[in-house]
Parts: sequence; structure tokens; C-alpha cells
Amino acid sequence: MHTAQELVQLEHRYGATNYKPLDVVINRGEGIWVWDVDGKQYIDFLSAYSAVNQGHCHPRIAAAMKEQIDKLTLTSRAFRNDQLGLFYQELCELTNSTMVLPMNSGAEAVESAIKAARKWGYYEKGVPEGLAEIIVCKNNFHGRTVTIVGFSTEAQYRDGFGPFTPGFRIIPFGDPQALEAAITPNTVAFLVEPIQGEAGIIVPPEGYLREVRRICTEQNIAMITDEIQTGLGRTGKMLAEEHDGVEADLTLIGKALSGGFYPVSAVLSNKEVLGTFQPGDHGSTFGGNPLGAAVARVALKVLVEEGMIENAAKMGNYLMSSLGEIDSPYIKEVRGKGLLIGLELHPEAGGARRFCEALQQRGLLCKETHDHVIRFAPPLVIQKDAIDWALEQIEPVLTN
Ligand code: IF1
Repeated sequence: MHTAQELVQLEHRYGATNYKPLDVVINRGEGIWVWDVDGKQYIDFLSAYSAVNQGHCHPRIAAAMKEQIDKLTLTSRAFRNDQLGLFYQELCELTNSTMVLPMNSGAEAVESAIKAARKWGYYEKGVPEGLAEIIVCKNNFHGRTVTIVGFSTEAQYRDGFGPFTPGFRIIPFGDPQALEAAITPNTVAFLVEPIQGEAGIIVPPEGYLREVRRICTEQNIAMITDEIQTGLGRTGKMLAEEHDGVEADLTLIGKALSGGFYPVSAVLSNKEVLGTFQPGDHGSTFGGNPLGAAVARVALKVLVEEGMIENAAKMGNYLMSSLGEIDSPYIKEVRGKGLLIGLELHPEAGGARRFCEALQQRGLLCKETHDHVIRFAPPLVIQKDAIDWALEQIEPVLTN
């Protein structure tokens, strides 16, 4: 048995240096709880950035994964497997989509949507070859590939990683007029997060996505929503775009699509945009594999059958209003939707990190985003008693 300190040392000694995690070494999780190697119990208020919406090691997902592992894990897309068609059908029915492209990571889903939108722009919309433009938002976060960080506005995500893919134009988030003004005859798509996660849980003005949908339809450009973090129940709806009653042309999901067991992502679409892919245009060795498909099928079923989406709406309201009642000189704003909540501190508070560390000591794990926002995003299975316990930890840390 290695001590926590030894395990941390090993990471320092051999690991790439692209992360600076809290020094809590976790070796077990169940529902909203995780335990470190010393047996200390924590409530998880991050949910692996919304990848474990269903709670850690959900028993039904675990059982399905174990069952599938003994049968078949990978065929590649050179052959078919018995899970993929059912995964497509169930996912389309639950998200009101007509076509699915299965991938693995979130960034791959984003890259796939960019390719689909460009090809649709050239072949269907008639944009001259090489000139397609995609509009994205300031402070976006869509992943870490070279193309994606190339249109990030965060210096650290870009610096040192160029040259970048051309063809992206950046506008302010939450501003439909800016979208209208940025569109040219060569615009093929607008890529947007329904709520900006990494930017600090930024909720756009009421009706923003409805306006975006109207503009994209009028101007014949593909509306792409990145629901990798906001999707699959997190905001109290299956997809966050449902709050505005709209459907994007391409919707990207990942993270919780497997309940955190396995990387599974997808591009959901109407037929028009994704339909431009011909055999050989795009692919992935693992995308659509039977293990991922079997796991995702159950992960989706569990979300719906166990009422997690309604629970996220209900518990989200309760957590958000309770946080709003905390009388603290440090708190600037509490915002979010469902169980995706950001608590912004005044700069005088000295940064969010020290509050996260204090909460860790008290058995609550969460993460700052940028310098001054604490992100609260527990698994969607959380109940009122656990929220009350968490509030008993949060309140003193924010008022002392
Ligand atoms: C990291 C952030 C969250 C995402 C949206 C695509 C992806 C993500 C809206 C890419 C991924 C993750 C990645 C992880 C930390 C985390 C994160 F703080 F960086 F921004 F959640 F808020 N679209 N977000 O949020 O998905 O390829 O990672 O599967 O990069 O450190 P991926």
C-alpha cells in the first residue's frame, strides 16, 4: 500500500505537468460520495466536470459494462456490432434527433461537427472551397485540440501551440446582434455553449438561444450547440437548449453520456448537416464501439428512469436559492441553471482556490474556475439532506 504522499510524489516524478490538482488521492466512489486512500469521505461537488451526472460507479451502468466486457468490446467500424443501432435509436428518441455520429472525447465531437459544418457549407450551401467561416464566442471552451484552442480567447490555452486552423471568427457571448453582424456569405456555422462552463458558469440573457436559432435559420447557417457540459440533465433538462424550446442543427454531447465510465461522445443532428458525410470522410477506431454503446445506453436509461433530470431541476433550485441566502462579504453573485452553479467572489476575497482548499478540509470537493468563481456541480442524484450538509460546510467557509 502506498501512502497518499507517495502517490502524489509518483505523479510529480513521472507525470506530464499540465495539471495542478488538489492533493486528494481518491480510490473509491459511490453516488455523490468519494473516499481518499486514507479512508476520508468527501461529497463530490464537481462530478468530474459533469461526466458523472449519474453518480459515481452507478450499479446499473457498472453491471452493463461488466456484462458487455465479457461479450465484445471492439470491432472497429469495418464491421457492425449489435449495440450501435440500438444506441442510435435510443439516443435519437431521447434527444429528438434524427442522426448520430459516435465519437469518444468531447473535443472529437467538436472537431467532427466542424468538419460536418464545413462540408455542408461547401457542398450544400455553395461556399467557395477553402473560405468557410465558423463563428464562435469569446471565452468559449470546446476542448484542447490545436484547431479548438486556435479559436480560444484564453491566452494560456493558445500560447505556444500555433500555427492554428484558420476560418474562425470570434464574437461576444450572449449577443444576438453581434452574431447577425458577423455573418458573411461564407459563414457556415455558429458554435456556442448554452451556458459557458469554463468561462465561469456564464448564463446568457433569457431567450438568447431562441434568437440564435432564428438568425441561423434565416441566414442558412448551422447552429451548433456544445452541450458536452450542459447536456444530459445537468441544467434540469435533457439538453439545455430545451430551456429555450429550440433544436440546434448539430448538438454535441459527451462526458455523462457514459456516466463517467468510459469516453463516449456524439454529434446529434438533423439529417441535412451530418448527412453530408460519405463513407470514408470521417471515422474513429473506438467511436461507436460496442462497449461504449452498451454503457451509454444504460447511462441514458438511468438518467431518465431514475428521475435524475427532474431531480437536478429541483435540487438545483434549492441549492442555488440557499447559496443566495448566505450572507457573506465575499460573494458577488450566485448564478447557473439546475445543478450547474457558479458562485462568483469579489476580487477582495483573494481568489476561489483557498475556499476550495478549505472546503476540501471539511469534506467537500469542488473546483475554482478562473480566479474568482467556485463551481458547484454535484451528481444529479443528490438529495436535500446532502445539500443541507454541504451548505453547513460552505457557509462557514464563506463567512469566516
Ligand atoms: C480539461 C474546463 C470544464 C467542455 C465543453 C468540450 C469539452 C469540454 C463545453 C471537451 C471539456 C473539461 C475538460 C477538462 C476540464 C473541463 C472543463 F474547465 F476546462 F472547462 F468542464 F469546464 N466542450 N471540459 O467543457 O471535452 O475533450 O475533455 O472530453 O481540459 O482540463 P473533452
